[in-house]
Amino acid sequence: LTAAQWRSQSIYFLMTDRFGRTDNSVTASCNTNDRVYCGGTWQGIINQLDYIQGMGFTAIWITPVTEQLPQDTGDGEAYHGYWQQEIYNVNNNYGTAADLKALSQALHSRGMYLMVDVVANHMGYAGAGNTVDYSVFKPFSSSSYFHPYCLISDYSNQTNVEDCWLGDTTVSLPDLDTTLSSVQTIWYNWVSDLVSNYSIDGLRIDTVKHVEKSFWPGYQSAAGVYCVGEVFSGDPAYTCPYQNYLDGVLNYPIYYQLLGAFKSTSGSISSLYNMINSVASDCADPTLLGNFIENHDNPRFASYTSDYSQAKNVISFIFLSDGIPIVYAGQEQHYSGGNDPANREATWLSGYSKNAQLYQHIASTNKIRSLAISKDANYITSKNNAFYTDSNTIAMKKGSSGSQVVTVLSNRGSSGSSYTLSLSGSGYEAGTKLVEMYTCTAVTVDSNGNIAVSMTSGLPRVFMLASSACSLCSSACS
Ligand code: ABC
Ligand code: CA
Repeated sequence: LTAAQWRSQSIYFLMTDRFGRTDNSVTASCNTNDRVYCGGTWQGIINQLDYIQGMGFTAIWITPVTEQLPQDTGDGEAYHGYWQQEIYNVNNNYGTAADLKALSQALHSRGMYLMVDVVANHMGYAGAGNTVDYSVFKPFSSSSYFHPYCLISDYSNQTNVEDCWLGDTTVSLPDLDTTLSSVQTIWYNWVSDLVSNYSIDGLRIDTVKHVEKSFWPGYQSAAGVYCVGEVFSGDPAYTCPYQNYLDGVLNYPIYYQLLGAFKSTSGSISSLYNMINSVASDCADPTLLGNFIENHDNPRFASYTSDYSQAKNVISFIFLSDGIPIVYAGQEQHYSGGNDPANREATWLSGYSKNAQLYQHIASTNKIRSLAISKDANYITSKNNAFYTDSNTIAMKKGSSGSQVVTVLSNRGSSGSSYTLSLSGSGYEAGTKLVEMYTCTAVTVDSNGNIAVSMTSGLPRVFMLASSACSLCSSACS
């Protein structure tokens, strides 16, 4: 699938070990602190595709599939998949190669897509960096493929970030010398074969900032599908330039400001507003970024606030601003784990409840976004415009002028009072008939061009033209 085709998708990110089991158990224990395999499999994902599709997702992103170091180390087992040793084999803890192909096929038969996480920066070794037995790596079976051992010690020094090693002295992440043509040839051929063997539609690329930028265009072109890179930095001046080498990057710059704005009633809306504009000017194409508020490397949103309204607002933001929305498994169940490894709770322990509030909110928001995409050919490529802020509110519009979707978000939380916000600047003319899509409430733009936005309990509001709203709001059908 091309970058242009990915723009309109929405992605459910899951750690294969933690999402679903072959036996469909919803009680199998999984103590995150143990950092060991809990029994999730590719067949287990197939078993729960109705649950994922029920929220409106059109794609899943799964953690790396390659064979890992086999030991139980002081840092636990390689259940997450980022400690590979043998790149041509799949990780049999998750099933067989045939199972992975079956997952791909099961997705495709539903019209859904598969994104796979890949690692080119390093391998994994159980032991300190000066004790590595390179013969365990296939095909990188000698030290000559790697940078000499040094742990990354200075994140402000890009050479140190690229050439030294991630990991610690318990589990080393031997750093491949990706400038060598021998390493490049192996990786480019490998990624091309991986994509074709398993009919993969897109890649999430790990540790992108730890490899020199010039490595990536050849890798992406060998893959031949949309690639979104992980550049773990909240600074758009650092992160955005990687989009000149890869289709997209994960939107860490927005992540930090979105979290800051909505994790409390006193969060900074203006910092989020400024970051929307910085990303729009620094990144080559904000509509190809991957938007998220949770992942497996950071504390979950609900670890900062248990408030459901705030959780709903951040979900509305990631779906209705520029970029491809990504929800991390368990977010829909309001899981609240903190730092790695606590944020890696097994999804099955929720019983896959479709009645969960955020499950429902995600489903509604995915429908609104899909409707906007289907009604306006320019919606998905148009640039989101934040046109109103106050200390607790941000309003944005996205789409063709005359059919723009207007999103109003608030950080006041569930105990926020009921009031009417007279919203100016939406661009809609007096008399235009709109519908608030979460409540299916009709509103007519007033004679001054203002929208009377009925705010309650800090909940998000989304307006579309009434003439477009019928399929989701029967009251708008004439
Ligand atoms: C394991 C244990 C942990 C233990 C740790 C030492 O070892 O599980 O409990 O604490 C995998 C596993 C992890 C594992 C690691 C290391 O390997 O999933 O469980 O931790 O063995 C990716 C993946 C991630 C994966 C790897 C490694 C890479 O998403 O799951 O981890 O393949 C760095 C990397 C980034 C990496 C992340 C975990 O570490 O750049 O690729 N993620 C700063 C740095 C970032 C750094 C980040 C976190 O800290 O700049 O480069 O990410 O350490 C903002 C700034 C940011 C700053 C943040 C903290 O603040 O703008 O730049 O990030 O304001
Ligand atoms: Ca490196």
